[in-house]
Amino acid sequence: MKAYWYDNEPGDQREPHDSGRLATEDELSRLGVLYKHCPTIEAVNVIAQERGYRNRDEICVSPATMGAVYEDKVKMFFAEHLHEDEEIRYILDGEGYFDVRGQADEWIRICLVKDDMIILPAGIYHRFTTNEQNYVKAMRLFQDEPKWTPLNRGVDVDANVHRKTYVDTVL
Ligand code: KMT
Ligand code: NI
Repeated sequence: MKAYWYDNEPGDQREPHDSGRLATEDELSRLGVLYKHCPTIEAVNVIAQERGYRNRDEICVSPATMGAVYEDKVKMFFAEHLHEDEEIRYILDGEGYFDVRGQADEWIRICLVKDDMIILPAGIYHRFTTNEQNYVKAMRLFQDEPKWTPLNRGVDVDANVHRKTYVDTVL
């Protein structure tokens, strides 16, 4: 895992966009974003059990598995959104970027590779993209039924109770 402030320069979302200013695991944790290195599936299982996650699935994001809709999917994942539940993703293969909003609403890019797990708190604005390899295989963990409706940023979502709770208790 490596994290840094996003450079906000034009260019494809899959380019690194590295500003050169690193973000530490500590800084991420102050946003409620937790990083875990899980070298084995047992390590994943322990975290899932601790947090009450009973279900999971796998998604492979690549042109080979998604065909013509790949580019659309990648753009969809990159729309800034939040969820009303915590989001846990575990990288099984390939690489991807999760961008999360910092204290001052700036983007922080988190580069994840195989064996990396990220836990995003409910209510944090974020987005996802593959990198220039255009390939990531990830496990999505959930507590009950899959409930990761993305709520795209807007005035209505800024007023969402989960957003307000996040802003009031974490930021
Ligand atoms: C999300 O919430 O944007 C995703 O789940 C992206 C695909 S998982 C690597
Ligand atoms: Ni999401």
